[in-house]
Amino acid sequence: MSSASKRLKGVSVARPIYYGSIAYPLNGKKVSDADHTHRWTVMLKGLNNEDLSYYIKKVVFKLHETYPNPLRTVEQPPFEISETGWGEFEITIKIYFHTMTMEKPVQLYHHLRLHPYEDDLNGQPWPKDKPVMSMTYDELVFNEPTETLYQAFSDHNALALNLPNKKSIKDSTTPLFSAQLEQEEIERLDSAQREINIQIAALKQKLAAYD
Ligand code: V91
Repeated sequence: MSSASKRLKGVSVARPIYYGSIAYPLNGKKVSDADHTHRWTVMLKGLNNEDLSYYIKKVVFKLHETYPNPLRTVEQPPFEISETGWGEFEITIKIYFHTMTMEKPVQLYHHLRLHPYEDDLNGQPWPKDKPVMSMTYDELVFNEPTETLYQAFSDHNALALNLPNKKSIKDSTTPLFSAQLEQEEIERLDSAQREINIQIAALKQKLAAYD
């Protein structure tokens, strides 16, 4: 089997993303004949502005069906759509990966937000010209990626985020194995086993209540 279709058993790669909207009140500024009150942008972004185009082929934003051409396809970053309107509605964000990744498209949902829910953090009313932002942090998880996709992530240094942080990296003088490290591991496993036993007991009790 070629590396293009061979999947890496037991391997998962998670890529951090965020998606959502930012909306600006028009405050009477005329942008069209329609009585649109806001200009907004819905977007999909990589964390720390990571360029997503090396594994994402296109993003399709599905707007409310009353918009002209409600299916908006973006084939290059920035993966975003700007529009004007007067109301809040659900936007579907469908992510297509490059064909060579062998990954199915992923759908995300975002509720477009135009209006502030509350006063700001200082208890002041939201200023009339202040944009309203609604963002969701998420991760795209690739279970058993193809070797090709895994290679693309490592070429982009994207796998570094999955490595232990600097604080936990041991220097060359730290032994990899020792009786003490073994004892610590046994204690962690013991503690996890006790916690699981507690959870099993609780679930058994709950189940008994149904009998
Ligand atoms: C809501 C359609 C500008 C209903 C109550 C909206 C579409 C659907 C909306 C919009 C719901 C688009 C055009 C030509 C004319 C609470 N626009 N749904 N109008 N939220 O803003 O607002 S709003 S294109």
